[in-house]
Amino acid sequence: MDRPHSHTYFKKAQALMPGGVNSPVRAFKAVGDEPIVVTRAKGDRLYDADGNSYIDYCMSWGPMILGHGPIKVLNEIRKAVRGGTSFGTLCPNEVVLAGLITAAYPSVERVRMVSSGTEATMSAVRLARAYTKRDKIVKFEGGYHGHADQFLIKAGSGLTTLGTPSSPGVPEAFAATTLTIPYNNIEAAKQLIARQGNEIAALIVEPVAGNIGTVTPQDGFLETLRELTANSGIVLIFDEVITGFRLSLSGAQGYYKIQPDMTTLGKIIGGGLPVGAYGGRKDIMELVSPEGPVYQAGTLSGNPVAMAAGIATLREIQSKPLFYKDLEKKTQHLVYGLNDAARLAGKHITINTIASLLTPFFTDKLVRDLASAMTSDTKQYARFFHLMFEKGVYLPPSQFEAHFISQAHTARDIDRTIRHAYDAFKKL
Ligand code: HOZ
Repeated sequence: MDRPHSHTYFKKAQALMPGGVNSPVRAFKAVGDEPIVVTRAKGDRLYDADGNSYIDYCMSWGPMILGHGPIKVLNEIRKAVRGGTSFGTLCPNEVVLAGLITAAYPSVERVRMVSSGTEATMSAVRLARAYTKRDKIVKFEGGYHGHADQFLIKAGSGLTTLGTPSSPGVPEAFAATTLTIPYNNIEAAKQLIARQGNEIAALIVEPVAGNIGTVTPQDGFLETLRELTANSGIVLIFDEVITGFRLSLSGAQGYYKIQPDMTTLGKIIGGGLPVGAYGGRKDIMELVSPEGPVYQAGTLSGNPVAMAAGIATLREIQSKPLFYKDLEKKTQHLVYGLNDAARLAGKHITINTIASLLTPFFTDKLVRDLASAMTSDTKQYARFFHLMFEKGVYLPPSQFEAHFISQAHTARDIDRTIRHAYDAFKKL
């Protein structure tokens, strides 16, 4: 496919921004070639600067659960914009969105809006440290919780993609406060907490790992984490930036019926605009300033337009009793199709899936943690990505990300994707 306009934009971007992008995985480094330059998106489609259209399975990395440009959300955004774009004061939309979140997440008794998932996770950990008066935190290998210093230790997403799981610039003393263990390893969690439980402020986990590709929790994993943390006075933080309002209306915690002490949210609650949130038990949240001494603030926090997009998105989901069932059906349609296509083409793949998330791994191993995700042949993924891209199907440009299905994905486009996948598998 010829993309002269995209090429020109990317060349200019490279001279102006590191890697030509504002977030590393967008640069296509893991799959080679030049990144997509998108000018417009609608439904399940992206349109690039050269007028090519692509069926999108990245969906802005998760927020666009209704598809791109849903009319009801756009209308609410327009209405909000007419009233002004930022007040820097309390506004009614914040109260409404906070109400929708706390109603859907019984574990979230109080919530604070921020502008990104990174802000949410870093604020949640600061609060957990203040609450417990302990310094250490536990995260899982390949877990990605945004880019605050304490999380860039054996981190997933772009860091796994680019082969630099820990970032320079994080002071060693600071990195030493982050303890890591393998995801889905109950024994490692037990041993670590038995050894150091009384030094640990928080254990933060993506209840479904989404940044080493999609990896679901083994039976009993989350339950054990809940039990261990409760017994040791450790704040259990579910990072539901991806899974919140995606696995169910009450996220992974509703899906698995486990109540964490704190929850971080992002992506879907902003309906495509920048919103994050952290919340949890009242006795923890009341330490947040100005109620308590733990400082955290933001000029654009609770922005009226972003809140309007989030409210409209959540209301649209709530208005459809079969919303999550329908999404799962679409996802299963794609997963069965891809599995069949691979089998018919004589290719071994392992597809992990739950709700409207999936990831095909180019391995015949079970993928249950970072180490097994790394057995995937990333060169094959890159080639698969390109073969699909050339046919107008846009997959996440890295093996170690989730594919997202939205309400806007049509059966026709999913069938088309499966046909292209079959051709691609045959060429691998
Ligand atoms: N943190 C996102 C992937 N898990 C990437 C965001 C982006 O590049 O836009």
